[in-house]
Amino acid sequence: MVNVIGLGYIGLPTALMFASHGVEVVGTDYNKELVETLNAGKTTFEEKGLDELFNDAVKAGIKFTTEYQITDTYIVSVPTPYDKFSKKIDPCYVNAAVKEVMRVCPKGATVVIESTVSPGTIDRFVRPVIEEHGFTIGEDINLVHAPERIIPGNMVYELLHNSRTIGADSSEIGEKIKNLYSSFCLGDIVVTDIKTAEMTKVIENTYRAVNIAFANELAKICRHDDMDVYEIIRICNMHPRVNILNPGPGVGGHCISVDPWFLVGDYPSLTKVIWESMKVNDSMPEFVLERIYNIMKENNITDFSKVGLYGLTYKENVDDYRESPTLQLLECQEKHLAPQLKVYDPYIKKDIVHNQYHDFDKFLEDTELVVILVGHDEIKENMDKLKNKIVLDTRKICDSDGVYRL
Ligand code: SAJ
Repeated sequence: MVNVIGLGYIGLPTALMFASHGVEVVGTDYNKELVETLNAGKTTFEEKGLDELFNDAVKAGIKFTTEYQITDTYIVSVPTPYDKFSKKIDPCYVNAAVKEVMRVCPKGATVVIESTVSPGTIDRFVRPVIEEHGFTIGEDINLVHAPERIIPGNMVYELLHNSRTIGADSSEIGEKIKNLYSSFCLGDIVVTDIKTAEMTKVIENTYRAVNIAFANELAKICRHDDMDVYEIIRICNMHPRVNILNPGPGVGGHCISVDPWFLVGDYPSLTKVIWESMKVNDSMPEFVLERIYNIMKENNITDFSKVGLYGLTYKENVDDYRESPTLQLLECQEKHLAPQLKVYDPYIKKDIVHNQYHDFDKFLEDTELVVILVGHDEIKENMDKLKNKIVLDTRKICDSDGVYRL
């Protein structure tokens, strides 16, 4: 039986996937409310295909509880935040989960860390926790790192099809866990050592952060000299070895805006490109705010209540608003002591900011300048409703003439 610890954005779909592919699974989370919701037959976030997967897993007998189980395989999938000052990883949740596992696990058990961790975290923090409990790693307890690669918005498909990395101390244990993941994973599974697996995961997200920063920097250069960044990127990307990403209002989520900082925290004198890239991405919400002020001026709008931000989530068609560019923008606006702009997002049903609307039409009715910060399908399908509005489109989803861009 596999005990999946942490039933959040990654742990839940992973647990469901195992269960619906014939593996006996118990999912454990310390959040009682979350466990009660799952036991009441409801999923805890919106994601394409997740409800169907949930139903399959429930039919297959998956259980949810707050208790850690006595079993031979644990998969730890808890958050790994970073310290805002030192930029280093904060392994507190991983440590706490492994401690709890150590309290109940029998000798011979394998502990798989799925959470993203910076290179060396398992050596520095996780191994000592296991040893403190009197276990010898490799004899009494096997340790594995199996980072995920799934993208919110297409998680179920990517969980099934993406290739994966398994880091283990011995190839025998690596192969054993590879077989376990092969129960559902159709992609290639590479077995390597733990530190290499840690590094690859962080680098994958850093690669994307740096490339997004490049696109964002181009947007700033082009704005400065009144050039069309999108046309320039389109043409450049016709070169067979150029593939520039899309500029945007900033980078959010719990991966790309976080993981590269782990490297900066651990290797401060060796991460110049990464550091500057993160700063460029972090500067984008303020850049958008300046665009808003300029567009207001150009159109003689003096009243902030006429400006509305469309989208609160960190990207399109997900309900996750962690570190979202919109929240970063609002924070920045607060620093300028400007009155809070109105916000609407179809995916966010509860009030998380002031001045939040829950009805698209009412939001538009009260708004003269619409700032598109997230390209949800809802707005793409309702472009005609923007006809008489001034629009700042930071995602290039709107093709009409006269639309302002980054
Ligand atoms: N963004 C841009 N321009 C782009 C692409 C993205 O501004 O061209 C922005 C998005 O709007 C968003 C942020 O970047 O705010 C990140 O979005 P994303 O869709 O690029 O990635 P995440 O954070 O949802 O998921 C990433 C993925 N990693 C990579 O693509 C290398 C996913 O595969 C990982 O599993 C996930 O991080 C994770 O859990 O680490």
